[in-house]
Amino acid sequence: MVGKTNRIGLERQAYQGSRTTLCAGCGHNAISERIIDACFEMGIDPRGVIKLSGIGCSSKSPAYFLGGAHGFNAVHGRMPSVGTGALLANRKLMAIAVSGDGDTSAIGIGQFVHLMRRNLPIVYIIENNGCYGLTKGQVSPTADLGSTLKNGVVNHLPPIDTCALAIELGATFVGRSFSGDKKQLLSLLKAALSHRGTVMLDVISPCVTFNNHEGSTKSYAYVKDHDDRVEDVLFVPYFEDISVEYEPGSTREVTLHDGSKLYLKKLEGDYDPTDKIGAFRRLHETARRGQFATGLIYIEPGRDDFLTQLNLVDEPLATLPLERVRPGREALEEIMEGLR
Ligand SMILES: Cc1ncc(C[n+]2csc(CCOP(=O)(O)OP(=O)(O)O)c2C)c(N)n1
Ligand code: SF4
Ligand SMILES: [Mg+2]
Repeated sequence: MVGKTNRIGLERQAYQGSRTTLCAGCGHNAISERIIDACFEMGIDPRGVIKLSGIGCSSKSPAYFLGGAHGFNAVHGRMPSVGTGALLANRKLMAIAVSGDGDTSAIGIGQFVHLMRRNLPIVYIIENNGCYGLTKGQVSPTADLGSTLKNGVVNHLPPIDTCALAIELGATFVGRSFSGDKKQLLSLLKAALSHRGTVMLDVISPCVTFNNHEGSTKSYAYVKDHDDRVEDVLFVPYFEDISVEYEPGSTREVTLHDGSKLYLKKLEGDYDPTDKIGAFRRLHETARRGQFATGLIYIEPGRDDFLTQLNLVDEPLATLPLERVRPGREALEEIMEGLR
């Protein structure tokens, strides 16, 4: 049967990967499905994508979407440097990175913080279940204070909020969502693919095997009951001629790098995702109530990305001919002369 094709003539099937080996009901599977939907609906060519990950159940998931893309499964917590190298070598690639809360906020925290300050053009997704799923459910640094393990052990340490950290360090698109919220997650992912710079999406993604019990603050039931949306997100891609009607003052409009638009419908209060201090305040206030702020938390659309800051040539360095990457004898002599 022939299915619906997208604007580059591909069916949704062309965006699938291998069959998942994760547990049935794992939040990570739902996130892979939304990545497939987002790339299909945006008409992204899978052959121009590089999928990056570290180690963990979450980091296995790039195998389950975009089978035709390039991929690199790095060492635990070391994916950011591999991704940076890949993009420096080939700036034409679109990078989709998937990490876990352990992979990012424990062993990989050093790499994560430096990635966030560079504004590398990458969509970095944390599949956050508050535990090390692959190694049988130990608490991770994003586990909330007072959350319990399945065996009753209580977590006494405060969590690292990766959204607050990413905003502080300079990421230019920061959001939080829930693997069970199809609509919000899909809109954020599509917007992320239209942003030029570092996108950090923290997606709460329950581990049904080790962290979905009563007492866990990353269970399906807890997250559904404690979602504090900062706004309703509607994404309109640049290639669709849709005009959105809204009452003046009720919606904020944000234009993304490729001309796509985000319409952020105000809920209670007037949340401004371009206000850094306001974003911190909302994250802190929400966490204090035991809730999760979800939606587009922070955006800074106009800043130069890392590759632009470096003033790289337009062609990928990886395919430049030798004579353009190696200075000739005369050029070297001129440099040496200048150093005398
Ligand atoms: C250098 C190194 N240290 C420790 C491990 C063991 N290990 C494998 S996955 C993992 C944590 C995974 O947790 P997370 O990133 O949250 O992914 P999840 O499985 O929860 O999706 C650990 C500690 C390893 N593979 N390599
Ligand atoms: S152990 Fe947890 S994180 Fe890993 S696949 Fe199963 S449900 Fe998902
Ligand atoms: Mg985890």
